[in-house]
Amino acid sequence: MGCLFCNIVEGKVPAKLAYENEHVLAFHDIRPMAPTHVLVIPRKHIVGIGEATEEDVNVLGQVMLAGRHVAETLKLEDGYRLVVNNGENAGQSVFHLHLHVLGGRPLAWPPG
Ligand code: IU
Repeated sequence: MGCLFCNIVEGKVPAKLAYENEHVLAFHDIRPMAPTHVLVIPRKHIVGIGEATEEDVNVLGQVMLAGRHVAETLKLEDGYRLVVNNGENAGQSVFHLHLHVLGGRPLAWPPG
């Protein structure tokens, strides 16, 4: 068992990759909420943004830039949203930090 997203990082669970580098992995969400819905995760296990520390500043920046890179590569030129859910009230269901990259349709504001 263990952490699902760590298992994806380690190649033990398959995922449809969109991008990877030494710090992060990006893959298509299995239950897309928009025509494009990709998750960017740090290779390092961080439970959520609420648990990140100063030590994680670089990797957090890498996650954000990878989100932009994915959006550009997947041609979300009409706009996209980068979302981090933290904790149960926000809808976090996987406790390995992840950035949602959502696009391909108009996105309502405020979110649910
Ligand atoms: P959340 O912010 O923790 O709710 O996002 C978790 C996402 O992980 C959610 O959009 C799920 O559809 C997605 N996901 C996945 O892509 N693959 C999986 O095996 C599981 C969840 I479990």
